[in-house]
Amino acid sequence: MLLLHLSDVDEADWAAKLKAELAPYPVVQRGDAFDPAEVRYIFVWKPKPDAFEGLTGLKAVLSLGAGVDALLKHPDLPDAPIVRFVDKDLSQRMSDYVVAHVTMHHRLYSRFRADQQAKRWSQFYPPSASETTVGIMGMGVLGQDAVSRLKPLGFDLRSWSRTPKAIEGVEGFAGQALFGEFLGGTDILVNLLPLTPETAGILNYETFSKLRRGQLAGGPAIVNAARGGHQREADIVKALGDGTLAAASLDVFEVEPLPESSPLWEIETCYITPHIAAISDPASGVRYFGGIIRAHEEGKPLINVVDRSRGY
Ligand code: NDP
Ligand code: OXD
Repeated sequence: MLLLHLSDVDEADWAAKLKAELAPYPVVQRGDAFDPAEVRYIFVWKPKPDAFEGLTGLKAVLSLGAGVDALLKHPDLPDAPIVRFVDKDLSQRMSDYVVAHVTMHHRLYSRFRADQQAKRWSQFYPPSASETTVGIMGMGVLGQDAVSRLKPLGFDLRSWSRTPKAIEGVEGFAGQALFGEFLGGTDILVNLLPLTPETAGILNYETFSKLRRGQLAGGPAIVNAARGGHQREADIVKALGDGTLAAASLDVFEVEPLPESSPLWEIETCYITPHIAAISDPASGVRYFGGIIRAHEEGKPLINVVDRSRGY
């Protein structure tokens, strides 16, 4: 039996689609009558405190999200393997967001919009894409998809990950020891890291101060599409105010929804989206999780299992 426990998304829609995909395999929602001991898989997003109560026969926890930081903090998370969402459609959506914001900062959108508002004709040529270095933190599923889409646009690319990566056309940096060197050559910093104790707060004033200056007029830019816990918002406000950063694109926030009182709303060079960079699409997700359940029921191993010791 599959139990759905999805908060803040249309659970009924996912349930109807999963029922159709998996029939005759039983699929239930929280309000239905069922024996919790019969549940072999639970499909979760933002699980409530009692989400896992009585699930003594659990074979796997299926995460609607690609990021599992919040799930891993659940006090009653069972010992069963956690399968996260890894999906072409999700990667494409995230890369769409990354490409849109990287190209916007490369072409100095903030500067020319300010010129337009001031009715100022000020010819200024941004550097070419090949003279502009995009540094991506996190070279996993999403980071690798992003570089595959930024490469044909001609950007100079570099990556930072926990373990070394050899990707053609991307200068790889790994580990804390090389973080400063990675930042020192980066004009546009893109964050696609998972949120772990090691990466929390990594987008802070010290990090911003180490980015390359002089290549992009006005200063470097950041793009955070991973988690709000990666960023120190007070530091972003300060860095945008004193010119340490020229611009920031933020899809995620320390507190979501972003409170009305946040100063970020008022900053013209801060581009805010409400955690929509990449949604888990039901049609695609149902195929993915349906396939995982069917394969596992046939005795095949689970895929994309989270390594709890690493935290992602
Ligand atoms: P992956 O697990 O595939 O990749 C994670 C990458 O981060 C790996 O390259 C890993 O290094 C690197 N990494 C982890 N810890 C460290 C560290 N301490 N130092 C340096 N590098 C590190 O994740 P995904 O690409 O699938 O997703 C990334 C994140 O994107 C998710 O965790 C989620 O938070 C976020 N996300 C946001 C969405 C949105 O709508 N805003 C939608 C979907 C995801 P290594 O390769 O060496 O293991
Ligand atoms: C995810 C997200 O982790 O939507 O998938 O943030």
